Amino acid sequence: MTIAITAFERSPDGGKGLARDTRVRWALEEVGLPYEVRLVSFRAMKEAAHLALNPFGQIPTYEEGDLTLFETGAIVLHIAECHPGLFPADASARARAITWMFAAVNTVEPPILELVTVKLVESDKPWKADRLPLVEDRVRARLSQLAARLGDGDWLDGVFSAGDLLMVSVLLRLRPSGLLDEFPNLAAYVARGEARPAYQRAFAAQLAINTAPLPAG
Ligand SMILES: N[C@@H](CCC(=O)N[C@@H](CS)C(=O)NCC(=O)O)C(=O)O
Repeated sequence: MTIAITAFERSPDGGKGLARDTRVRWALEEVGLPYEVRLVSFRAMKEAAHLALNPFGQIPTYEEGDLTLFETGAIVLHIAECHPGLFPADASARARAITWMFAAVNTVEPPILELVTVKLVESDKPWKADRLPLVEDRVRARLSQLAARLGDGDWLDGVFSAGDLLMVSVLLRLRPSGLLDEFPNLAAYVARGEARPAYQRAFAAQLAINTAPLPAG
């Protein structure tokens, strides 16, 4: 069955892989599923046709036959449940992998998004100078807890899982801030994720789109 996802026609990051279609592409690559990509403009994302796929007018969306999904956590969970490669066979290990997926999007990503907001969206606001160090410290606190748990392990729970896929994806957003480098085991963890052939393929695919000339008109 054909799988189709949506992605930015032009990602604001210019192809650094930070738009969330990359994590879905990565999951599909890990399990070896081919997929099509429908590119949408910012305007089209807020129009009825796209809102029918995602009521919040965001990318990515995921279509497989008559199933439509949004929210990357749910999409990656669906892919991992239906295809071998992203969940361990043992039921308890799988439940722990799901725990890490939720931790990534629910506990680690929010302060990172706050940091991105202060740096990019609120960069000209008078409160930025006061707020930035507070938000950075909030991120540091999470990273420190995560680094303590990861220790010298390669992955969060022994073998690579969908939990690592989401956690690495979330942490990648921190690279420009330099905060990741304060935690060498986390920086190495992210680099391990990026080195996976499936990630490389996902990254290259989104980069090709974001660096291709825009169609005339
Ligand atoms: N929690 C959602 C967040 C989706 C999201 O924020 N998507 C961004 C792109 S990475 C987007 O569409 N931004 C444009 C907008 O919100 O208008 C998920 O994980 O799928």
